[in-house]
Amino acid sequence: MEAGLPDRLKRTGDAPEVGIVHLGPGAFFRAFNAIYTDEVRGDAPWEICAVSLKSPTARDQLMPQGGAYTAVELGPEGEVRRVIGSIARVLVAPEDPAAVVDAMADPAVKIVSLTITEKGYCHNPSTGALDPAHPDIVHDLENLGAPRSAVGFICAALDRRRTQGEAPFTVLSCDNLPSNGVLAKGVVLDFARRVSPELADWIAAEVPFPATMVDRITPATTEADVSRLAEAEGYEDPAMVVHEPFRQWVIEDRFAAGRPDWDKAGAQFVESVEAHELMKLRCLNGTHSTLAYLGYLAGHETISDAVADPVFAAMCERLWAEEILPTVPQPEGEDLPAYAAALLERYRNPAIRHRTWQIAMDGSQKLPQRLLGTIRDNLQDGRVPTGLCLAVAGWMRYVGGVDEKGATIDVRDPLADRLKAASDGAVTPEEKVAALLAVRDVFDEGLAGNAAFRDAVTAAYVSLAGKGARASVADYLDGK
Ligand code: CS2
Repeated sequence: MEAGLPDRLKRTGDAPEVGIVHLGPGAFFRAFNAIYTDEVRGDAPWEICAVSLKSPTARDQLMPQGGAYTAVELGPEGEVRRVIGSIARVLVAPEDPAAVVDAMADPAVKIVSLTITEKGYCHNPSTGALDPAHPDIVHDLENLGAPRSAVGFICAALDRRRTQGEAPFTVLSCDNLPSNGVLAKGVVLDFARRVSPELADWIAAEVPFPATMVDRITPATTEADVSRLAEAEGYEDPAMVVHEPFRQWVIEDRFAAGRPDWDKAGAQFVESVEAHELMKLRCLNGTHSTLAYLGYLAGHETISDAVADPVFAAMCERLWAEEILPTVPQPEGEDLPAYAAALLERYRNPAIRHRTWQIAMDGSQKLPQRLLGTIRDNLQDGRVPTGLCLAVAGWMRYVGGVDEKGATIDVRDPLADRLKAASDGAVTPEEKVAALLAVRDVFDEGLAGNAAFRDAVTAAYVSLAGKGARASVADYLDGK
């Protein structure tokens, strides 16, 4: 068995000119951005320099094979394997931050794109504003030449461009955040203002931050995935990724100095992404998080396991019909009921083992755009969305750190300690709900102070504590 990609599949020759620096070389990027770019790059200068802000893993996996890796598409009918070659090199920021700034400041780089997950923006999830007390932001403001955060790197590289009289790059956020371009611009400008008003003014005037909607279900790669590929192809590729067949990329077409012809690979260039973003964040990510918390508590390891349970499948259908779709404007070219029905089929894909535990991560950073905005819109329309309130109660039970069998839950969240302390510091369900609603990073005052919302979440919490997640979902379906 060969270790790593065989020579016949590795990238060869000099590293072509890099046109994109991408922050966050994780599985989603390798199943999404890098594939779109691989399909259209040809000999155009759109090679990617990927940058890990945290660990050397991706670099150590990819660079021995010249940046190439295997992408395995897992559909209900079988799998399709492809070698992707759009990554020219991988840098590890903590090892040499100056090299990352140099790469981003290179005038040949026209785009800096991001898949750094919600927590990578160092923002307050409830407001979208930069958190100046975030440890990485505090560090970066004191070490402008050796940043740790994406925001710090973007500002350092743009400042280099500005002072050298070079044109800026485009900042392309590809994360599941509402108005992700506006949010990215906001946190970068806030940071820049603390560095130099001239830098902030230049960024505000010259740097495009187009928004995008990104969609492809991409579970974390497991050892079983690597072994299955080795059995099929005769080589072990630790950098491989597995993903569903579906993909959708909707991009605002505002770039400083051009961009790859991603539309030739099926991406949609639009004037505004907002309607598509709202559709996807609320219809997909909202039910994903609902299934993650309630499904995990009910003992379902994966999304496909959860929706194989008719009670959970019916819950998704009820949520879309009665609580989510009524709050989502019709994006151009989309059929919302058909989109929701297709989501359920995507969730049912038995080949995709997407763990509820993985999706449950970082809920404090996800709930505002996935559940709370939808709840707020329902309340404003005079409806109490009891299903989504049950999902919020499920999150509250989950961050309490103990499952329905009394086993400890490995809660991964930037606020995990604060959330568990809030929950543990209270005794009754009413007190636990009140304590978690008081976490302003997640719940703004208006929502936390809404009695109908608080009462619905509390009733759901009592039900979860008393009869468990599956029975509570069944009661929701019975209108109890
Ligand atoms: C998931 C998303 O892990 C999660 O939070 O909900 O990664 C989801 O798989 C993607 O947004 C699908 O496009």
